[in-house]
Amino acid sequence: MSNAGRWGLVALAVAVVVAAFLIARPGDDDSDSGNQAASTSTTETATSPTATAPSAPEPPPDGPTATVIELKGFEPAGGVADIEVKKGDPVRLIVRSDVADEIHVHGYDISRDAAPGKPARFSFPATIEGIFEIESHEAEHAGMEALIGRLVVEPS
Ligand SMILES: [Cu+2]
Repeated sequence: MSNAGRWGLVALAVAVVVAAFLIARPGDDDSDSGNQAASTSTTETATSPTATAPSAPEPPPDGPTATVIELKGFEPAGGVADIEVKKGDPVRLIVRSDVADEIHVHGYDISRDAAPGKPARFSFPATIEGIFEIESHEAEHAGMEALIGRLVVEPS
Protein backbone atom coordinates (compact mmCIF):
# COMPACT_ATOMS: atom_id res chain seq x y z
CA MET A 1 0.00 0.00 0.00
CA SER A 2 2.91 2.28 0.72
CA ASN A 3 4.11 1.72 -2.84
CA ALA A 4 0.75 2.67 -4.17
CA GLY A 5 0.75 5.70 -1.91
CA ARG A 6 4.21 6.70 -3.16
CA TRP A 7 3.15 6.38 -6.76
CA GLY A 8 0.08 8.30 -5.86
CA LEU A 9 2.26 11.09 -4.52
CA VAL A 10 4.42 10.98 -7.62
CA ALA A 11 1.36 11.18 -9.78
CA LEU A 12 0.07 14.05 -7.69
CA ALA A 13 3.44 15.80 -7.94
CA VAL A 14 3.44 15.35 -11.68
CA ALA A 15 -0.09 16.69 -11.84
CA VAL A 16 0.91 19.71 -9.76
CA VAL A 17 3.95 20.37 -11.94
CA VAL A 18 1.84 20.09 -15.08
CA ALA A 19 -0.80 22.33 -13.55
CA ALA A 20 1.84 24.82 -12.45
CA PHE A 21 3.36 24.73 -15.93
CA LEU A 22 -0.03 25.40 -17.49
CA ILE A 23 -0.89 28.11 -14.97
CA ALA A 24 2.54 29.69 -15.36
CA ARG A 25 1.80 30.24 -19.06
CA PRO A 26 -1.71 31.60 -19.03
CA GLY A 27 -0.61 34.38 -21.32
CA ASP A 28 0.40 31.94 -24.02
CA ASP A 29 -2.82 30.05 -23.63
CA ASP A 30 -4.83 33.24 -23.70
CA SER A 31 -3.05 34.60 -26.74
CA ASP A 32 -3.40 31.23 -28.44
CA SER A 33 -7.11 31.08 -27.77
CA GLY A 34 -7.23 34.79 -28.59
CA ASN A 35 -5.62 34.08 -31.94
CA GLN A 36 -7.97 31.20 -32.47
CA ALA A 37 -10.91 33.40 -31.61
CA ALA A 38 -9.53 36.12 -33.84
CA SER A 39 -8.96 33.81 -36.75
CA THR A 40 -12.38 32.29 -36.19
CA SER A 41 -14.01 35.68 -36.22
CA THR A 42 -11.85 36.67 -39.20
CA THR A 43 -13.13 33.59 -40.98
CA GLU A 44 -16.66 34.54 -40.03
CA THR A 45 -16.29 38.14 -41.19
CA ALA A 46 -14.60 36.87 -44.34
CA THR A 47 -17.45 34.44 -44.83
CA SER A 48 -20.16 37.02 -44.29
CA PRO A 49 -19.09 39.36 -47.14
CA THR A 50 -18.61 36.30 -49.34
CA ALA A 51 -22.13 35.23 -48.46
CA THR A 52 -23.50 38.70 -49.22
CA ALA A 53 -21.22 39.23 -52.23
CA PRO A 54 -23.38 37.31 -54.73
CA SER A 55 -26.37 39.53 -53.94
CA ALA A 56 -24.27 42.72 -53.97
CA PRO A 57 -23.78 42.95 -57.78
CA GLU A 58 -27.51 42.48 -58.35
CA PRO A 59 -28.55 46.11 -57.88
CA PRO A 60 -27.73 48.30 -60.90
CA PRO A 61 -24.14 49.64 -60.77
CA ASP A 62 -25.14 53.27 -60.83
CA GLY A 63 -28.21 54.92 -62.22
CA PRO A 64 -30.61 53.18 -64.55
CA THR A 65 -29.56 50.26 -66.67
CA ALA A 66 -29.31 50.86 -70.37
CA THR A 67 -32.16 50.04 -72.71
CA VAL A 68 -31.03 47.61 -75.38
CA ILE A 69 -32.50 47.52 -78.87
CA GLU A 70 -31.51 44.47 -80.87
CA LEU A 71 -31.66 44.89 -84.64
CA LYS A 72 -31.77 42.01 -87.08
CA GLY A 73 -31.79 43.16 -90.67
CA PHE A 74 -32.69 46.67 -89.42
CA GLU A 75 -35.75 45.36 -87.58
CA PRO A 76 -35.96 45.69 -83.79
CA ALA A 77 -36.54 42.44 -81.94
CA GLY A 78 -39.91 42.67 -80.24
CA GLY A 79 -41.00 45.60 -82.40
CA VAL A 80 -40.72 49.34 -81.99
CA ALA A 81 -40.69 50.14 -78.27
CA ASP A 82 -40.98 53.32 -76.27
CA ILE A 83 -38.13 54.31 -73.99
CA GLU A 84 -39.79 56.35 -71.28
CA VAL A 85 -37.86 58.68 -69.03
CA LYS A 86 -38.55 61.78 -66.98
CA LYS A 87 -37.03 65.07 -68.00
CA GLY A 88 -33.61 65.40 -66.40
CA ASP A 89 -33.11 61.65 -66.18
CA PRO A 90 -30.17 60.06 -67.96
CA VAL A 91 -30.92 58.24 -71.21
CA ARG A 92 -28.79 55.16 -71.70
CA LEU A 93 -29.41 53.26 -74.89
CA ILE A 94 -27.50 50.48 -76.58
CA VAL A 95 -28.42 49.48 -80.14
CA ARG A 96 -27.00 46.21 -81.38
CA SER A 97 -27.15 45.48 -85.07
CA ASP A 98 -26.15 42.52 -87.19
CA VAL A 99 -25.26 44.90 -90.00
CA ALA A 100 -23.41 48.21 -90.16
CA ASP A 101 -25.80 51.00 -89.34
CA GLU A 102 -26.12 54.57 -88.18
CA ILE A 103 -28.56 55.12 -85.33
CA HIS A 104 -30.09 58.55 -84.97
CA VAL A 105 -32.00 59.95 -82.00
CA HIS A 106 -34.15 62.76 -83.39
CA GLY A 107 -34.81 65.92 -81.39
CA TYR A 108 -31.56 65.45 -79.54
CA ASP A 109 -29.97 64.90 -82.94
CA ILE A 110 -27.38 62.42 -81.75
CA SER A 111 -26.03 59.82 -84.19
CA ARG A 112 -23.91 56.81 -83.38
CA ASP A 113 -22.49 54.11 -85.63
CA ALA A 114 -23.34 50.49 -85.00
CA ALA A 115 -21.65 47.42 -86.41
CA PRO A 116 -21.77 43.71 -85.66
CA GLY A 117 -20.12 43.32 -82.26
CA LYS A 118 -19.83 47.09 -81.86
CA PRO A 119 -23.19 48.42 -80.68
CA ALA A 120 -24.15 52.07 -80.86
CA ARG A 121 -24.09 53.50 -77.33
CA PHE A 122 -26.00 56.56 -76.26
CA SER A 123 -25.72 58.25 -72.89
CA PHE A 124 -27.13 61.72 -72.47
CA PRO A 125 -29.45 63.64 -70.16
CA ALA A 126 -33.10 63.91 -71.17
CA THR A 127 -33.18 67.69 -71.32
CA ILE A 128 -35.99 68.07 -73.89
CA GLU A 129 -39.58 66.95 -73.26
CA GLY A 130 -41.41 65.22 -76.05
CA ILE A 131 -41.54 62.09 -78.18
CA PHE A 132 -38.53 61.54 -80.39
CA GLU A 133 -37.99 58.96 -83.09
CA ILE A 134 -34.98 56.71 -83.00
CA GLU A 135 -34.05 55.71 -86.52
CA SER A 136 -31.87 53.34 -88.43
CA HIS A 137 -30.51 55.48 -91.24
CA GLU A 138 -29.21 52.49 -93.15
CA ALA A 139 -32.73 51.02 -93.09
CA GLU A 140 -33.95 54.33 -94.45
CA HIS A 141 -31.32 54.24 -97.21
CA ALA A 142 -32.37 50.68 -98.04
CA GLY A 143 -35.98 51.81 -98.40
CA MET A 144 -37.06 50.00 -95.25
CA GLU A 145 -38.83 51.17 -92.13
CA ALA A 146 -36.41 53.48 -90.35
CA LEU A 147 -38.19 53.70 -87.00
CA ILE A 148 -36.63 51.36 -84.43
CA GLY A 149 -37.85 53.02 -81.24
CA ARG A 150 -39.20 56.13 -79.59
CA LEU A 151 -37.71 58.19 -76.83
CA VAL A 152 -40.52 59.51 -74.65
CA VAL A 153 -39.44 62.27 -72.26
CA GLU A 154 -42.13 63.22 -69.77
CA PRO A 155 -42.17 66.25 -67.51
CA SER A 156 -40.35 65.60 -64.28
CU1 LIG B 1 -32.73 60.27 -88.57
